[in-house]
Amino acid sequence: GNLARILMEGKLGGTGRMVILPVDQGFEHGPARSFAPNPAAYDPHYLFELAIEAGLNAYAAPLGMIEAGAATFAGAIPTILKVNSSNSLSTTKDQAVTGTVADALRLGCSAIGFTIYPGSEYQFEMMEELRELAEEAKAAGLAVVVWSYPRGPMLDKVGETALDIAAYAAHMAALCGAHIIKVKPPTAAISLDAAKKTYEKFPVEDDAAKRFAHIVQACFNGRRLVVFSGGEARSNESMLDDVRAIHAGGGNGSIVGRNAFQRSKADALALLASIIEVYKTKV
Ligand code: FBP
Repeated sequence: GNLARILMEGKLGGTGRMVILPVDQGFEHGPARSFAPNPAAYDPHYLFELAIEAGLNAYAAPLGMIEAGAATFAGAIPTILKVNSSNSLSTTKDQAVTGTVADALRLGCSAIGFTIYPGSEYQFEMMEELRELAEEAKAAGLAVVVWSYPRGPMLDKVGETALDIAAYAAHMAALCGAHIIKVKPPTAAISLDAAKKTYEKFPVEDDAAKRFAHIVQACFNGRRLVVFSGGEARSNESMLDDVRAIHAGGGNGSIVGRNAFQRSKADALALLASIIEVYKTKV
């Protein structure tokens, strides 16, 4: 079905590894912060072309952006309709539902994408919205991709990417029925007091590949797919270090937005080709 299509598409097709281009930063961070570094990226067609030319597994974006390219690029790459979004003008850690399963079907998408914010005051509503949309998506044969981003009053910046919290967030996304889970790369910090004793007893060594392997464990020991986001623009070497550790740890790939569309197209294609090469090597 549609999950298989995402896994079989592009240069990593059939490897069990994947690279996805996500472009919902216009919602999350605003247009200038997202696209001023490479104004070509204001054009949704440019983003489709980037994902297609790079040979990626899928392109994920909110409704308007998929609609702007759906006819031109029909069938050229699997698309993931991001059906909820936040924005930087909000003071609450919440998300609005901005797309439906019917939209995803109308636009020929392979999956819906949904963000939950574990730790937010609104986390239960987000999980309940996900439950309804995921049920509908699965009944229609669509895959479900969950961005699980911890944030909220209990978590400071360290806590949002701490290893215990990242594993917890990934696990909850798996429990919500996600086929593909997306989290940020975890740091070595342990944030929840209640978890500290456990991690002292069962330590996850201070090694990036082992941290990624721990997130894979939290995703049902690899029975669910897990991909890691790229974050703010950074050097190719720093990106590739992460990718090597994700690959060594058994993660399923990367979902790289800003580090793809905020560079010139030539630089983005070169970096994405290097990332794909890493994922093609034998572990
Ligand atoms: P990046 O590779 O640009 O980090 O994209 C991943 C992503 O999840 C986007 O889909 C989303 O817009 C962004 O990160 C959200 O980041 P944050 O919530 O940390 O601002």
